[in-house]
Amino acid sequence: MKKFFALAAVAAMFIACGGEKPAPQPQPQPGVGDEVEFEGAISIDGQYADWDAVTENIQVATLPEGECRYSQLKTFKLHADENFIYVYCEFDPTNTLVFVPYFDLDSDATTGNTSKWDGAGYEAKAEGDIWTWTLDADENPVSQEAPKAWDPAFYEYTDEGTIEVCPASLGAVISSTPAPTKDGLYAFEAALVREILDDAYGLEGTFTMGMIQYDMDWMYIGQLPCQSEDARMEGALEEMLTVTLP
Ligand SMILES: [Ca+2]
Repeated sequence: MKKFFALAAVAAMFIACGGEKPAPQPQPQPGVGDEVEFEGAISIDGQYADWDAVTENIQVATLPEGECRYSQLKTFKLHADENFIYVYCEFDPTNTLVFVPYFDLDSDATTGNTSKWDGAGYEAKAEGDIWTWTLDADENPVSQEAPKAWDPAFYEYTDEGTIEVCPASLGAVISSTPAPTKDGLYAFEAALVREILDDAYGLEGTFTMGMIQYDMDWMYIGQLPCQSEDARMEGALEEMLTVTLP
């Protein structure tokens, strides 16, 4: 059995418990070069050249020309195969703390939370640190330290509030540690385990996804897809990227 299926089975047991979830137990985290075998076009190994060779079922958002509200996230790519949803982000890491993907689970821009993109409505998100910080005695961030592998917890917005549907460290995400690319930028790649997200969100067919980069004060510093301020003033919408599940 491949390791990710073993991890997925562990997480599925927790998720299947519904409202009676036990406290999450730490699970061994796959690292770059670990036992997980990727049979598709992308491997989560901290080497990004394989993304350039993907020509089918790939979605790419880049920072548009002109003034943008948040400019530190430069490139956001998505790809999916039978086992994983793959994510690639290239970004200016200055003051970075967290990356948060948002999911429009019903591919309906008029439903869900509509506060972050013009013309996108999302029902779920995941939150995970991508950089470590030194904290003071009150746990306020003091200085930016080192990149770390992304291990987000997954949430869904409901009428009762924001519900955690998959804690971090259950093996739902396999991520590389951000590494320098060019011109002071860093990038990381990650694979979201479909078996776990299918249980958490009931994913099927297509859904849409966007990414926001936050700083240590949880202020937005990057967002893709996005439109330039000039385009937004003219009414251009910011549709999120469409993931098509094979
Ligand atoms: Ca929606």
